[in-house]
Amino acid sequence: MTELLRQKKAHELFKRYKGNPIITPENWPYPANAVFNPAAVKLNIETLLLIRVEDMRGFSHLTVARSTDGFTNWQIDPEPTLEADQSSREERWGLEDPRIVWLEEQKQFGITYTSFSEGGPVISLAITKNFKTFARLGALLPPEDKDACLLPRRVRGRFALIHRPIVRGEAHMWISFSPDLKHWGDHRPLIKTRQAYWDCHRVGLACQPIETAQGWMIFYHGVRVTSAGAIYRLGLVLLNLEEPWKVLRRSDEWLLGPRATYERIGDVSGVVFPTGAVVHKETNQLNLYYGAADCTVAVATANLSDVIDYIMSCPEVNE
Ligand code: BMA
Repeated sequence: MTELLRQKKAHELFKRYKGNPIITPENWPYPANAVFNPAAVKLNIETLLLIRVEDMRGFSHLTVARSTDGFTNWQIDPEPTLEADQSSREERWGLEDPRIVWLEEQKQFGITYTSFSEGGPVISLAITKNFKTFARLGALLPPEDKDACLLPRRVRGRFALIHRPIVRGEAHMWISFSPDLKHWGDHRPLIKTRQAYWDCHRVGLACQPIETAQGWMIFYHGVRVTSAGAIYRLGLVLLNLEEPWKVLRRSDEWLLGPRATYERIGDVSGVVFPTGAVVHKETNQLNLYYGAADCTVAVATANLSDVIDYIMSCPEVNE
């Protein structure tokens, strides 16, 4: 495939839902400044979103919304579902940007989210069966860390966490390992920013990892800081299934960037920030849920086989 053909294909993979944005502060059951960056998961026949809600103090909490078709008729919890424990120094200033995986071994969902601690953002883990009661397992690694998700199963006997620490002002993605979801080590750099590219300033995990026969499909957001502010766009890499610290392929181009008005204008303009994916096995449709301009929730859809074909046509990475 020629370079230009692949770029065309990349930009046609995802189709924005016509009814976007699907959830806004205006149709929220209680006062909210912004509702965005949702985790997504399929629960029985429903799509469940765990949405970041920013209140009028500028603090965030997480609230569940459910829909049968994943696009319309959202049933939103009338009150916050998971709130910061303000007496705890680890989550003093709110909870942000969750990701969810089904942990087959635990028979529970694992939710990773950013807690705003007194010492900066940290990654915390909670587990739940029903999105009503949650066991909080606390902060996993020291600050400053964001954009994390577990792999849904052990690889070579260990759990794995993809996350994004900030070190010396640099924001690359890392992968760490644990025997028990509590003690983390064997930290390795995974996906780095790329000089001169659209993802030159920061990268961070987007939605939860998707397991395919070809490898772990890892969507990520890439940031370029321009004279008018930062632009957040979506990229894709493929990781080796049993050695997920090895990147097999990486998209040169972004797959989704701010184009629609609701992505271009908001509290933070020029942001598409995907945090949740649902794959419908019967149709092979991938629904990607994202925060638009740090204000609303939107969704774009793709065919998973097309996404796999596309990433297999991307350059191999030999690092
Ligand atoms: C990131 C996170 C996200 C936010 C994005 C764009 O650093 O804080 O919550 O959506 O910036 O503002």
